[in-house]
Amino acid sequence: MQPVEQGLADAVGGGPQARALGHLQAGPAPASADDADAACGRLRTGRGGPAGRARVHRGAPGAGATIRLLSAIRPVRVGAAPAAAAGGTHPTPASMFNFGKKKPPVPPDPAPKAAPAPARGGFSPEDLARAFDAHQEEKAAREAARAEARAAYAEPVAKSALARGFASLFTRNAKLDENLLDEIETALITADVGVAATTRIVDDLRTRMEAREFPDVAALVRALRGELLALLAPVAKPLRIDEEARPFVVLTIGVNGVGKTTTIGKLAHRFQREGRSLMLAAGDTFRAAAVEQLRVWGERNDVPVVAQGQDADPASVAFDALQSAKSRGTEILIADTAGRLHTQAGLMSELGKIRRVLGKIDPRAPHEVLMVIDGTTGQNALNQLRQFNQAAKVTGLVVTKLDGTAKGGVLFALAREFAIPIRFVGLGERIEDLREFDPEAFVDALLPESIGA
Ligand SMILES: Nc1nc2c(ncn2[C@@H]2O[C@H](COP(=O)(O)OP(=O)(O)OP(=O)(O)O)[C@@H](O)[C@H]2O)c(=O)[nH]1
Ligand SMILES: [Mg+2]
Repeated sequence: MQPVEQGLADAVGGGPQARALGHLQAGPAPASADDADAACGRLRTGRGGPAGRARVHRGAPGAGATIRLLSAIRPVRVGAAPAAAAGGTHPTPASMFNFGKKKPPVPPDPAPKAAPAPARGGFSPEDLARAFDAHQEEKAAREAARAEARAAYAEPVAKSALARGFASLFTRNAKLDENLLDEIETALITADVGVAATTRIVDDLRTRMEAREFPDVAALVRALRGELLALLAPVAKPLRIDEEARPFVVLTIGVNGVGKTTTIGKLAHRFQREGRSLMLAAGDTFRAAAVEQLRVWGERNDVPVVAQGQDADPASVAFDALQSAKSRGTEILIADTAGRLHTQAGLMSELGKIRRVLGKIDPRAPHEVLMVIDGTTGQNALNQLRQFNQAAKVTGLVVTKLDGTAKGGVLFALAREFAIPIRFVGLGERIEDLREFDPEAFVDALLPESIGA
């Protein structure tokens, strides 16, 4: 297992380019975003090429509103293909060849040649063969992606209390009776699925069992899988970056220790691989270590980090960062925030203020308020979401640590109660362990179809 931070260090921290950059030194710390721009310009010039990258410069302690920036230049966009795949914009063979569409009338050929008559519908056998091949390739790519997602979810999620509960229930010759329904109910409740979601699932299964819909336990397992999927499917809405928003601002919130900063690092890596330009804002100014943690992430990823040090006003950090990202045409700005302040009320009003201040520059910002929830928290996650939602209007969730001691059920409770999209799940500490939420892969891992067979 390669922890995320190590992975990033290996990926970008130790390369020859990064080492060369280590020699760059900036002048005095810039006092404003504009100065910072100028400083970055100096750094670039220092490297001797427009494609150079500058590193954040340390030092200048106590510089107050000093903004430490490093510029990252990402010339290549490589994200087009996955985005198209995820967004379903691939032309289907039918659309590619306009099957079924009326063709415009063809003017009569004044001197018709003795060419072979076209196949039915105006398509030659070669056209049809090509369409078939394209269809097969698309299907194979889809299946490979599905298999890859299943594999990623399988091991971590199978360790959860819910998966283990289901496994022990259905692998010991279970009988189709009320007792089995009781045991399913207990397994769901103890795994944090919550009373409301559990009642819905079990009542539905009972009705169908009484209607003799299930010939055997395998049929009931299939129905249970269907119930679980039905609860999660409505919240499986991946995060889509609005290309009109520049930058697209992601405000990351959540109580302390849930994995906000780690998630920002993983997200930064993901967006970078898509060839997007990024900036991070160190909005957790409550702890000195938090600013430093984000700065390290930024350095390792070669992403500029806007910070003002400990105890600075986080709304001011966010404001500066958005201004700077806007002036540079950066595509995505991700802001970190504190998970804990002296009082909970203080934290909530701080988040509200960050929102308002961002809205002064771009009325639609933040475009995504991403709340990070620790999957091991249990039902308390619902209270957290209720509070944060009130203060900052959450638009998407990340549920982390599903690989650890998570019971596995909290996603159902969250989906049932809030219907807020679950964008990502954390399945481990490595960079690639932040996965887009995939309810089918999740349910497959919790309750494999083969289990009741
Ligand atoms: N196993 C596992 N650990 C994770 C995951 N996501 C985050 N962590 C760990 O959770 C711990 C806390 O992560 P942080 O990113 O510092 O959490 P935070 O929300 O920023 O915390 P504060 O800054 O204190 O508010 C770290 O040790 C991370 O490695 C995950 O999906 N799985
Ligand atoms: Mg943090």
